[in-house]
Amino acid sequence: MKKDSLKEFCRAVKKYKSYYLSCHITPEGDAIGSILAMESLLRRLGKKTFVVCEDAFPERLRCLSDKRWNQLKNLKKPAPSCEAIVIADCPTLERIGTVKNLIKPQTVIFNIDHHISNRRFGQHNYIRPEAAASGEVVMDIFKYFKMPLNKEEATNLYVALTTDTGSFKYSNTTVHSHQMAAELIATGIDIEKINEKLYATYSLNKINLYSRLLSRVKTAAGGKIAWAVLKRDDLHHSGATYEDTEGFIDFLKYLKEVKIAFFMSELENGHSVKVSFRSKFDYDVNKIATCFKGGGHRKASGCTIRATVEEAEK
Ligand SMILES: [Mn+2]
Repeated sequence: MKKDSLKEFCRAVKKYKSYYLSCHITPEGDAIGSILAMESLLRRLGKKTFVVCEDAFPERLRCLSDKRWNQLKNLKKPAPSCEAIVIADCPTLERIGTVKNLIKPQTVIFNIDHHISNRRFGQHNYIRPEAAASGEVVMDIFKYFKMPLNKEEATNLYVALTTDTGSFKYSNTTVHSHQMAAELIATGIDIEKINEKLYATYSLNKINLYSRLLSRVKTAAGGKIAWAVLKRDDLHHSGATYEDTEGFIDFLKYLKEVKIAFFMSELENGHSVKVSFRSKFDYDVNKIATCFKGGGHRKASGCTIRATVEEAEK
């Protein structure tokens, strides 16, 4: 499939009148920030838009507005039909889940991403693997249309950028990421408030869950590999939610010797296990996830293994 230049991509965007917008299942800050900003851009271009995702809007991202968010299964009437769909931060078409059913043979797919593993499944693909976040790629589109960002758009893109760069700490953070952040802050957004809402949100239940998980951290290879396993009854015992586990993997990375960390979650059915990988320095966890039919980035990837948690751990 072909890769578009920014100009080719944006010229094509102008052609259609109505757009769905979607992202990968279990969406996080970059996916949501990117599609919300893109939705606003399309509306400013006079397009009809409809944001639709398989999952509910995550509680953790309450610093962003969910007023345009539609969860597919909660639609009271059928989704309006649209000529095109913008999919952001999504390496494969399968990852949009059941939203795929809205795509008809004639629906034009616009694919915006920064995953190195992106399959270029769209008729139009604007992919920049060197970008720290899909939000950076969306920013290019705003620049192309010479559209100054309003505060809400800037907040969406700031959340996209700060979450995918680990608050500008990960090695994917570039001069460009900081320049973009400066431009976003210049719109007058309140970054203290945004960061407070993004990160200082632990409930006591979540702390209880983390204390369970921390007490079971295992290591191998002389401490270079560390992992923890979430069992199905951990949520029940701590009163925490599955969403509360997001970010736990960072604690594994805080271990001094660790080069590769992974976090396994036993899924409700008991027959599959979701695995997230993170690495430090030159270790490529995209390769490991790919062995299990997953993917992602060099330093952050994931997969689902069809096995019991004990088998998967082995
Ligand atoms: Mn991303």
